[in-house]
Amino acid sequence: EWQAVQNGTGHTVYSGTVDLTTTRSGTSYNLTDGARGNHKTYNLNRGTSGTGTLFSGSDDVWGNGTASNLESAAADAHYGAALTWDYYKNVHGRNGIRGNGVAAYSRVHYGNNYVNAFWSDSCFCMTYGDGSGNANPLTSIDVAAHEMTHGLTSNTAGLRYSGESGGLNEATSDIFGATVEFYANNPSDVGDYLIGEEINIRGNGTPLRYMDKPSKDGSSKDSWYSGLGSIDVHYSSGPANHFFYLLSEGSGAKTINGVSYNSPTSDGLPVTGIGRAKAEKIWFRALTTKFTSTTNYAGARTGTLAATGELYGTSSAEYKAVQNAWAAVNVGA
Ligand code: ASN
Ligand code: ZN
Ligand code: CA
Repeated sequence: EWQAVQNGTGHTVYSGTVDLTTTRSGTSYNLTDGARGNHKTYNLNRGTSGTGTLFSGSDDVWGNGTASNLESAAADAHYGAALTWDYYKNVHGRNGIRGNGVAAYSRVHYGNNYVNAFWSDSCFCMTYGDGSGNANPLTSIDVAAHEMTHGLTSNTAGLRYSGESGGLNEATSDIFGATVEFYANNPSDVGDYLIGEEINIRGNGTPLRYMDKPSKDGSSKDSWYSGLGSIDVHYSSGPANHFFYLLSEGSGAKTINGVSYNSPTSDGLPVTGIGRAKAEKIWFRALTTKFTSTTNYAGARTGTLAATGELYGTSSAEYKAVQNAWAAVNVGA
């Protein structure tokens, strides 16, 4: 018989020892989260199609904290999906990606030395590679939340994955990747405005992306310009990531959870932050009620202002901060 909502233990690659919600089937346990839409984590075991096999075992302990144990990255993926589910439910009142309580699923150990992770609309699933060389498994909290958020975007605004809307799609995944990481409050993987800092994708300890000053990665843009829609969506996300950082934390130098930031403004004017709790409400409301498949940066400004007006009023300090943060990334009046 199947018994939902068992309390397992994960020894993750990145997040230390965590509680995992699992399921018991007869004498074995498996990575099915009966508290979150039956989200399942599967082992592709280097395959690149299908679901592979559902992680199962005779005890309810998963992984040993190192990537050489195939259950460890599975524990990260299962945990990241649970956190992201809880974040959307508890912070934004959304019951799963489609708002209907049905979970996506996760697949780990995709391919051979695969240095990426991705969302797919066709399987309604998240997929994670193991990395290669210095690059670690792509299963950190922010990467998992980034990928699951692609599912949310696809099922709400539907931001087309090219041009400026593509940059906004990518930024939405980075924004909620960061906010879920803060929400997790995990001492082994503290919240920051860096994306993929644990992966070490370049082998020199730098993250994939920086939200306070996106150009620190060497490719992303800090501010809007007329050619922005012609560059890779992982770089045209820069101005919106920068907007979100400025709106949350304000311009200038700041240290949060031991990480130092220094966020510039393109107009040279300071921005006073309104805090992440309000900024994330604004972006979520804009994404789910204002943005469409063709929203560009000008439309993101209009949409976030409309959302802010509804949440806080058009005479509010929050409304002014949204105007100032967009001006600081060269968008709008
Ligand atoms: N990891 C990448 C992303 O989620 C995969 C891609 O380029 N679509 O953006
Ligand atoms: Zn992405
Ligand atoms: Ca991060």
